[in-house]
Amino acid sequence: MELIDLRSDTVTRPTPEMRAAMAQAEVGDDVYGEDPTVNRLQELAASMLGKQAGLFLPSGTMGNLAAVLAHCGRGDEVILGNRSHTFLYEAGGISALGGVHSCQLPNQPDGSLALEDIRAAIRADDPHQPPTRLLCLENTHNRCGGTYQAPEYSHEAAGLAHAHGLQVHLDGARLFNAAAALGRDAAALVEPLDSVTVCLSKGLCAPVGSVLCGSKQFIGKAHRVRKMLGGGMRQAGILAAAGIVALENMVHRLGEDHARARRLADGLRQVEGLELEAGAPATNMVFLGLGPSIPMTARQAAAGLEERGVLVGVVGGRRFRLVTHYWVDDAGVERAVSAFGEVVKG
Ligand code: TLP
Repeated sequence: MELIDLRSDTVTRPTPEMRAAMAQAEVGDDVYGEDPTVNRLQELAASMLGKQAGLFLPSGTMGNLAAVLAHCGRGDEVILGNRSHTFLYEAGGISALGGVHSCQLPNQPDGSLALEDIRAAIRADDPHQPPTRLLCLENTHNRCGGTYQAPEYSHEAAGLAHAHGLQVHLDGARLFNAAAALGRDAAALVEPLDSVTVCLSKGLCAPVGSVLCGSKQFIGKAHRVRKMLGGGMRQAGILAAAGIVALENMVHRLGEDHARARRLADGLRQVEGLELEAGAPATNMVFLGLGPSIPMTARQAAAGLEERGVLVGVVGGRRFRLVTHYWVDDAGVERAVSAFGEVVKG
């Protein structure tokens, strides 16, 4: 039985075109800056995001960490969301490895941070307080439901941050999903921001990697931090080749995943006892819960779904996250809906 894996878009395997590009990739030692394929990927990502330079890293986590460490020194403070990936799911790296203090603000339903909250959180120049150096945003916002923020918000938030001498970093792991949902160029979403991490290994299907983009000077700093973190890779062109296919050929199709997420949500809404938020999912994520009429935990339900070949993410005692991606087709969506129907009937 073929598995329908809705746990995350990180489970995506490389496409045949990626595997062919990987096999043929020209490579060199990237620590010497001599891997032509890595260089090409970095230039491509930077140009798609309207930034001067890019840096290939093994993961989104390292991309965000390298960005925070390049922007901040020990004892500096970063403002971020209390539901942000960097705060919740990056093993506390900014504090443990960078000595960077964090100020967590409540994420709004669309994943943004309220401008008045940001304003109030920026510290005064006072020796009792850590200097506020950086604002971190996330778009799309994972734990807020795959929601997105429009370019106008980036402009307002960055305007406020810059007026107080802060830099702005975006965790844009799924930035191209936000761009697809908004029908805008990714570059327009990040134009006022100082740095951005995009992931190649989520909905874009590359097996490994993220690119951090920003000014030449900033990327120079981040390059040193990447080496310090052990992220200097050698013949990484093998991986970057798949990343180039991801950026050139996979970005344009993300809308299909969003349409399937809507279909999935519509189908699940018909299953009695399941609780979905009103309105369509914003991008490729569907969050749902078990209503009081269903006498089982999310783990028990997930086990029943797995027996039927459907894998889902459990994100709470009675809550799930389902993520659509390239390897989930229309039949997969239907199978997931009917498997839920069978499992919750008991
Ligand atoms: N997110 C993963 C898990 O870690 C939760 C997922 O399944 O969604 N930023 C955002 C917004 C992310 O969602 C993720 C991965 C990352 C950064 C980290 O990327 P990697 O896994 O490449 O370190």
